[in-house]
Amino acid sequence: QIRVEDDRTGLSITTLRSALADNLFYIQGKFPGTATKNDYYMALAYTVRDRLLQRWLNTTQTYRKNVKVVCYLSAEFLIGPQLVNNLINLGIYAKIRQAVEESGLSLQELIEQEEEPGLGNGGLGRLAACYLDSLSTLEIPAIGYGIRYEFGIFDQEIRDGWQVEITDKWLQYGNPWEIARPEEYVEVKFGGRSEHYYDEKGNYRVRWIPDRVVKGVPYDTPILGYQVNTANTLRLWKAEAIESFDFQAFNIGDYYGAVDAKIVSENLTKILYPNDEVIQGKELRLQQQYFFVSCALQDMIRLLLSTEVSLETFHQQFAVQLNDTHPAIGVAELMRLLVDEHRIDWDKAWHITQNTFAFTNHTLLPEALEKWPIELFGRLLPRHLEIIYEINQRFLDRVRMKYPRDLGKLSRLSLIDESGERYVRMANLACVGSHAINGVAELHTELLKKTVLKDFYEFFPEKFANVTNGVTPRRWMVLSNPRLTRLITEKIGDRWITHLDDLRKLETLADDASFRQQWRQIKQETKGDLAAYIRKKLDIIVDPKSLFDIQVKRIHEYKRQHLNVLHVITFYNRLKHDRDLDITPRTFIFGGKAAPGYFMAKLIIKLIVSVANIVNNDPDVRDRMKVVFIPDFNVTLGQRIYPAADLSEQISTAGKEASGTGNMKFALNGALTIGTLDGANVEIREEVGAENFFLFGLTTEEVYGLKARGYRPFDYYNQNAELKAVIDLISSGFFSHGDVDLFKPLIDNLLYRDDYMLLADYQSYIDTQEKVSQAYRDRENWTRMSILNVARMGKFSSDRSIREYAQKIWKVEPVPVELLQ
Ligand code: 26W
Repeated sequence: QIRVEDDRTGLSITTLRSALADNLFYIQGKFPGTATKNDYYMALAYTVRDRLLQRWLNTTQTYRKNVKVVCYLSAEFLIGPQLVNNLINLGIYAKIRQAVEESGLSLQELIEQEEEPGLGNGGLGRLAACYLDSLSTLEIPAIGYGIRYEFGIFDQEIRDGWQVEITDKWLQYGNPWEIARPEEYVEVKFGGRSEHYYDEKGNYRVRWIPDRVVKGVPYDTPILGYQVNTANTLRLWKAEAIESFDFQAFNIGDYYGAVDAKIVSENLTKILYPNDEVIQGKELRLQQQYFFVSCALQDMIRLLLSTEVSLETFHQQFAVQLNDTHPAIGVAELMRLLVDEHRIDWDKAWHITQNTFAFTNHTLLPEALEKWPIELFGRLLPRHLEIIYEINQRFLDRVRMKYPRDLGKLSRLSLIDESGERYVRMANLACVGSHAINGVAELHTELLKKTVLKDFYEFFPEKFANVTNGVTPRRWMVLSNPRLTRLITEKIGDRWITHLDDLRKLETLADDASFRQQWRQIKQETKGDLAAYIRKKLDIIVDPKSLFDIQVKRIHEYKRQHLNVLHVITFYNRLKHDRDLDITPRTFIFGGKAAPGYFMAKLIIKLIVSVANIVNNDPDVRDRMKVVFIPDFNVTLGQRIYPAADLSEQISTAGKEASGTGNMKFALNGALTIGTLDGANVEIREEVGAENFFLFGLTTEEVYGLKARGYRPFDYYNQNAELKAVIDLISSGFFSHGDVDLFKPLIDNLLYRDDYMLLADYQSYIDTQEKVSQAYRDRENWTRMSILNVARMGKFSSDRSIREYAQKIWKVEPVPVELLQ
């Protein structure tokens, strides 16, 4: 049999070129002469997508026979650009590059056309994306369920030093990576009332009579694993109006009313809420959460029932992970679907529910713990409120049994907060409705057990476990740092890409001077690339030979970007006071978005940019320091920035950062860390060795102790001349054209409240920064430390995290996919 390579699957250069031309004509509808770069990008994306489809369809086919599937429920999936990742995972990067170049195009230019799907805020959404990559790479059957926001996280511009938010129109030129499945829609109800009745057999039943129904339409994106056939699905739901509903209005002549209803329905999935760590309590947000969770659970039930398996085995077929409390309403929704709609009795349904769900907590900040006013909740989800009351009553009966007469316990464990206005507590619902609860770093899990979830830990100790976060080495090394990838692979082979512990083999090379030379050379070139980007975008010239000191993450007081600024100004003052000071030249780089309503975070950005403007234009210090705020930090920019760092700033107040994952991306790319004993920093330091990590600051215990004794930040200011000089310089209007009021809210906060204890940690931070400067002068030893950091990062692969979830929580096994069709 002669097989001719087909334009949709063939991998020879000739076929790839012909496929590209074909897609340009038949999909974009363009001749080469009139095609834009975006047309070529789309043609290329479809060329790659065609090559994914065979794997994807075979994967779906394989999962039809009775395999346990992980369902990762997350309000956010920050997957980043897809083209290069798919090329790498398919193993066709080099071929595609050749085919594109032989067609007279630049692959780099086409890659830059891609608009990243910004369907997340930060850590939690990006973690979900790394986990999907690892699930596929480990060949574990999985579906990611979430929301297809029409507008993702806003684009950030900086005007006059202030953040300005621009709508993220990521879908405006089309999304070649998704496939809509309109025929697989589901219906989601809202509002109305519940009706209690006896069915034909005389059984007591409840049905929900909603006052509104919305259609959920799934859009699927294939998530291909690295060099395997497994391509799992990310299924995101879009809200649409139900025709029959508005037709009624239309028929009685209310055309505008009908259109209104359509708009209201479609608003549901219009926009991602841009806040992280602070709840807003907006009704639309609860609607979004319920909407996607109901879609997901209905989808799972349909999948199950399509295979002739009994619904009573639901928990054996699906392991559902709740990514924080955002999807926790799933506990009540699954109960409703099983009891009301599928007539399973309560106890059996509860057994299924508890054995289905597992819950990950991502934050200890009290202001991030979700709770919904009973009134709002009951208005939107009347039946769910009844179910929650029922769950609560049964649960509190058990609590009373265990702790007779302990009213404090009862009120703290209750699913309902009754201390003032009444609320539904989503974390409590998640804990009661799950069989496993985990934090995201060792310290974080311990703190959960001692603080916010203490009573739950005492009641259900067996449910608690830790799973330390991880990041995918495919995106965060192979894709973003090709030079280092090549060097490492040359030396130790390429097994490390899927077995990150293999990086250990680099340890002995740390003593090899010529290897160190190559390592330094690569860092230098990568820094040169970032310097070129900064020059082009911001017209700021930075010296790639200076120490690149980088802090990129969401702007938040607990993450303490302003502590970093206090160091920048200290550094500046030292230079100003002694112009001949032999200082280690530094480039201070910042990036990150502030929640639009978070005034203090926006003021911190304004401060960074204001300091940058003074410092970068001061002839006294030029060449020895530069300050840069890179606007619009996102996944695409992260890929440029992490590999170019010498120093990674992980400086949150101890006990506040659940894990951090940027810390891992930096260290994996050879940056050394300056950090507190917080989140996963603790474990990173444990792995890389204390001598290869710049530790500073109070411990969590010390933070709690100082708070309890009464913390007086003003005393630190008074007693530290250098700190006082820094604060006074900001207050004097030096960075604000003489405006003494501009930064007053920030300064007053530091002097009189300082919830995050910047002033208490200031001196320790400054001293440690000085050690960094000294260490950087010994380039050979710095390089040694950099190599050792990378060599010892094996633990922080998301493959390791996913293996732990699979074994400890989900009880799932790999199911390899064969290409049968
Ligand atoms: C309801 C408002 C809201 C929205 C998002 C509250 C909280 C969140 C997230 C939990 C914020 C978040 O992204 N947390 C981060 O999760 C990462 C992944 O586990 C951790 O590495 C970070 O430390 C944690 O801040």
